[in-house]
Amino acid sequence: MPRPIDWTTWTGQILATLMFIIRDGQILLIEKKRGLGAGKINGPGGKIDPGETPLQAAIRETQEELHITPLHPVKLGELWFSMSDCPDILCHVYRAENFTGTPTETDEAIPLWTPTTAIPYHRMWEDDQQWLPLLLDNKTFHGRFIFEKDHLLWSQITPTLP
Ligand code: 6U4
Repeated sequence: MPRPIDWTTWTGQILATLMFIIRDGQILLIEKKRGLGAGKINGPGGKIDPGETPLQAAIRETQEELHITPLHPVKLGELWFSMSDCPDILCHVYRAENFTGTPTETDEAIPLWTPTTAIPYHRMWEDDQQWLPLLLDNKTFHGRFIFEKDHLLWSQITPTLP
């Protein structure tokens, strides 16, 4: 049984972002080199700095991690992660269709283009396979997840109004 969570009073202690760029049937992912989820495949993203909006943070993190700037990102999802071994995370999820610059390896990430039909879910956080298909489909969503370390114990995904 997962630990009981009262989602009506839940708040994320860490505010974070993820950015997925999808172009010509391919999605731009990263292999994360450090921080939470190091070694996993994910979208670029990270913590929101004080004074930043979630959108500004999502763009800045993509610039820092891949040296590119996403164009006209749209927020499609919000993910609430109750974690066992680190503070709870509220993550804003964005999608963009284009970018400027050239995806480049940095200290934080290795860029990885993959066809949207062959996403390497086995190398990603366990929850991603539940909501990334919605993002690919341009659907909006709210996900809630309970993790025990890296292991997903419980999840609930709700469609939201765009
Ligand atoms: P900075 O700001 O560079 O220190 P970073 O170390 O990248 O941030 P961190 O450790 O705060 O970020 O972790 C938040 C990042 O990890 C966000 O991009 C969201 C992502 N993340 C955490 N749990 C996740 C999960 N279960 N599924 C997922 N992404 C997750 O897809």
